[in-house]
Amino acid sequence: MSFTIDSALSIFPDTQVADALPAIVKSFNQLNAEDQLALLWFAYTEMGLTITPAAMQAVNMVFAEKNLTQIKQMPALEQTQVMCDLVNHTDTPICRTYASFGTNVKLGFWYQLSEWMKQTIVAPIPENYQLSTKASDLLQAIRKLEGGEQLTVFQKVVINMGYASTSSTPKVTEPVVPPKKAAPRSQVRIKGIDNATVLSYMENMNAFDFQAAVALFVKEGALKPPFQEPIVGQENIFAYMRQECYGLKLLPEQGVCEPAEGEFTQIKVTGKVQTPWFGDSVGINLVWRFLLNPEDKIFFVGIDVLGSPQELLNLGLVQNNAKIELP
Ligand code: 45D
Repeated sequence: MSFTIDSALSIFPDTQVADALPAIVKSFNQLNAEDQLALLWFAYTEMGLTITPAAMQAVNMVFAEKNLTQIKQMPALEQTQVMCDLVNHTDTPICRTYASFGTNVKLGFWYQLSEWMKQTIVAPIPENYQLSTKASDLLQAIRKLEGGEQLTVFQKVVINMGYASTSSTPKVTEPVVPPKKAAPRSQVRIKGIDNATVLSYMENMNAFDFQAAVALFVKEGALKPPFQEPIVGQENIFAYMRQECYGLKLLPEQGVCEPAEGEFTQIKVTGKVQTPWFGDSVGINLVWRFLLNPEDKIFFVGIDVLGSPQELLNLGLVQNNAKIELP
């Protein structure tokens, strides 16, 4: 029997991924729009994390500029309406354009609005806004998450906003951006791992040499980002990396390497990733699960956010079907 992408998804089945995050995002989406915006705003400002303004330079904000200028010029009530529309997935021109943005443009869009809200150029969330009971319980749950998990919640919520008419709405593929300069290469060491493919994957990703990183995959190989479906095929993976992975810093720490069926090799690595948005002030705990073919090419790599079991239980959000394993 040989592996399929589907069967590859379940290598290292006992990995402790952050299962509570989808539950949090789901409860969040059930709140009314004002509650959602206020909750996010309170959580975001409370985190007290300062976004590295330099991160914005890495984001191609041209796509969002027209809409941002438009919002800036609106009366306060309309501004609030636009924000509610985004949360409600209402069918409006702004919501449609928003949905076509890549992840970083969406984050950059809200970053810009948040700066304007602080300056009251854009209608701020009233300081005395009273969250509903459900919303304040959820805020409490988000407070208990680790910094990296909180950011994942933000990222996920922000990605889902806007209006996409069907799930197959074509993304405005970002126009050919001149290839960005590769970062200086540095050698990666991972305790317990001497597999050249895995080490090379980490080094190429950190150097933003996505061509070389993708060349490590089999032609129909797959990469599964956290809480997403696998991206299949070298071309799609390459496009994804160019869109989402500039500025990421992979910090793998340790791993295990085992033989798998059909002379494949499975390798699990844990460590952290830093996003360019927050530089080295936040590390997101991650696990990479690699499945390599007999020629040591990547057949599959799954990337997941790690959860800490105690925190997840504290949230009271763990559902019966969540794979929480107690020691
Ligand atoms: O008014 O090996 C609110 C892959 C609303 C690739 C707001 C990877 C209210 C392969 C939204 C609050 C990519 C998979 C305002 C590795 C409101 C690979 C504004 C993994 C104004 C390792 C909110 C990478 C704002 C990973 C401005 C896992 C919020 C990367 C900003 C993870 C939030 C990156 C930001 C994450 C969040 C980044 C900037 C989780 C950034 C999160």
